[in-house]
Amino acid sequence: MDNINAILANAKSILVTSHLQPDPDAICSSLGMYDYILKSFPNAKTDIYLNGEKLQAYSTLKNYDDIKWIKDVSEVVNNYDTLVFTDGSHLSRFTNSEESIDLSRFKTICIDHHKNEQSNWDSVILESQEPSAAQIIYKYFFRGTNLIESNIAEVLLTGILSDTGMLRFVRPSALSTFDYVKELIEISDLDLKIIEDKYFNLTESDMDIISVLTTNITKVDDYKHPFIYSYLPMEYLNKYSLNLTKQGKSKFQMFFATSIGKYKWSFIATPNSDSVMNISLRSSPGVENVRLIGQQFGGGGHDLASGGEFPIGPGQDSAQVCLKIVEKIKGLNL
Ligand SMILES: [Mn+2]
Repeated sequence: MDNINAILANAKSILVTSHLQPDPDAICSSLGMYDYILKSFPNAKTDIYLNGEKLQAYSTLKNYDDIKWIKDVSEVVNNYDTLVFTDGSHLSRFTNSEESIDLSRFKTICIDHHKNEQSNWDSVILESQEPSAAQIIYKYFFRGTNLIESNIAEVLLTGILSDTGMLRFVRPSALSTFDYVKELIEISDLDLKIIEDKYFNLTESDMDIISVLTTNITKVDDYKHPFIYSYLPMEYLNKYSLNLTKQGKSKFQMFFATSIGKYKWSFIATPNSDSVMNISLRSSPGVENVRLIGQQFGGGGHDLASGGEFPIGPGQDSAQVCLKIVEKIKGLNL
């Protein structure tokens, strides 16, 4: 903390950002750091940038309108002397143009909860047992200080509730999450149900995506742990933005990813471009370690929630790509 505060105290211009296709924990953890820096180091010029475009669903979060939405953070980093990254700890999570960001030219701070290879940061808090980045930021930067007020408590609570699936994914090794949630509910004076309805209700695009994914559910029985998969057809590549598509997919996973009969783990395939299929994996505790599978697909994440990618061959449709993915999974022998 002393190290982080010393970096921030010396900074003239600070950029705060989070991972590509930001989910609510990415949005809320970066808003948390942004708020902390605005309050604690008001003399620095501080900006927050995220990838993609504004999602209406989160517009009531404190300072959400301050977020500058861009295609890639590499376009703007050189205007700052200090960079703050949340909810990821390898540079490739934050940019598609890793080669154009030379981290050694900046002072860098990273706050994350993913188990993966790290880039070289000047100061890092990485706690992979914690289920969300937002709670790490609460614990170290706000808890017990006079910086915490109801609006920012709502932001941090929303990040925690999103990454924990409304607290369902808090593992016995992370029970202090409930202490943080209790304190944040007291400070924000919000019912969990109100936050769920405010930020996680279903939009029209969510409903469309969920219905297509439901229709395409396919069962795989001839694997040590039976699983299901589903996919969006190639035409969904241009139907919604990647951020909106990801939002709908995540909500489908909340309902169906690990809850259909004996099928306790799953993957969802959604086209990221006409040559790259995004794969998102979920598992019940003690079934399949999807972090290890995600790593075999060039990604990673957590034991119960991870992601990766797979190439789309010329002329292939999503169903055909999924058959190739299943073939690869069966051959992994993990
Ligand atoms: Mn997260």
